[in-house]
Amino acid sequence: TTNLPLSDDLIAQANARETAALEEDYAALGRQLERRGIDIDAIKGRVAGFSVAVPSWGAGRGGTRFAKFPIAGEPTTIYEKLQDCAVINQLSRVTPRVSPHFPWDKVSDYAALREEAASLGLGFDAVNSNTFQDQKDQAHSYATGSLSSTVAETRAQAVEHNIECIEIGKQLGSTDLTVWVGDGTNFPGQQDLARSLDRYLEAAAQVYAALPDDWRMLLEHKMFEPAFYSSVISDWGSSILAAQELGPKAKCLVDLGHHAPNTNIEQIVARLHRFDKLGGFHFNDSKYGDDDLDSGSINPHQLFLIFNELVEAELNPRDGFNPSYMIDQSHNVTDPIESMLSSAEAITSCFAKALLVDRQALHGAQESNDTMMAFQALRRAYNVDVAPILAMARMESGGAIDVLSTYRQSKWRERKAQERKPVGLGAGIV
Ligand code: PSV
Ligand code: MN
Ligand code: MN
Repeated sequence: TTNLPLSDDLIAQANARETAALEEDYAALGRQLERRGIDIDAIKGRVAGFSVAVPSWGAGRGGTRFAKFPIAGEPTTIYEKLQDCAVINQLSRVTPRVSPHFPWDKVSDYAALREEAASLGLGFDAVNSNTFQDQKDQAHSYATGSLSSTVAETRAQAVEHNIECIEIGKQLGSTDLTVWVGDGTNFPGQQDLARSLDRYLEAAAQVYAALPDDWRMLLEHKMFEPAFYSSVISDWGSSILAAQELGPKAKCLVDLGHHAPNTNIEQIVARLHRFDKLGGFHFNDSKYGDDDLDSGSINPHQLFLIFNELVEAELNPRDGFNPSYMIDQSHNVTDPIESMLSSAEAITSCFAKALLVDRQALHGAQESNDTMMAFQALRRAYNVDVAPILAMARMESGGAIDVLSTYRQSKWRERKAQERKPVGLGAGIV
């Protein structure tokens, strides 16, 4: 890490103004938790070990399908995006990995890209393939599907692209390939619902066959959009069935925005874990559909309940517990660095709160069918303000106590506005 974007002095100076108050708050919370038999330093240690990857595409104001409203100083290349991701990690200390998307992040030298990332204190997480858009000079269109296309050449091209993503990922040090396809239909009768899944499974098996032994293929389901009548991998049912058919290296990835409103996502998490198919998450929040809003901005309680299941799963690992955590958000109303900082904090908070649940009390109440006390075991943990634990963990590892204010003091975006070339207008991403 020779190339860190912010100066350590800036962070240290900002922290110096906040340290006394933080120490007071941490001590007070420590006493409160001690009365419940919880060692705050142990929780802080777990928080310090937590991390979540950020998406390269989330560094830009990709926004909605409808429009982009770029800001001055926004990154355009993967190199600039890595710099912004490094800022996020330097301040938050919980986002040391970036998840790239291809061909959006295509470069000519991946070994050099990996070195560049390492010099910024970053590694790479899951590689994401993209067969939901046509690229210029592409031989076969994905307009009517990719891995499930009725056209054999189109399926072969989509398989080829996924295998290329694996090859790139090997050079970047990734061990997961995330596959989301927009395949589906807008009209009843448009495609045969059973045969389109057959075609997907056959093509996905060819991608699976190219996975190195220590890799996983993460299947990301999504109920609708861009297909508004049926999607090929529409839900966790289709996803787990496909993952089971493909084999042990295939797992399911849960993007929180990819379900019908009010779906019990924490139960899906528990189910997937039960069958050893919980591969990972795309964290974001949603009010109506795949809104890609900041994590915890709409329904932080749901996020907490998901982490509650994850802590349970970790205690009861069955055949293993190793979900990959990633943010997937992108909109056009905030500085993406600020949104990612805010989301990383919301996600880590829910993890910390889930660690505070008195498991013995919860399990006892569940066994004796004491519904109110079972609920209260969760409620008591959810109500704790864990901010001092997160801030202390951050400060001790060189991050900022107050991430947003330190970011603003750095004038990063203003400085980049002088240096970077403006982003073009145009449609956003899905
Ligand atoms: C699709 O909605 C999705 O959630 C997938 O993860 C894509 O890779 C990502 O958004 C970016 O379009
Ligand atoms: Mn996603
Ligand atoms: Mn999505």
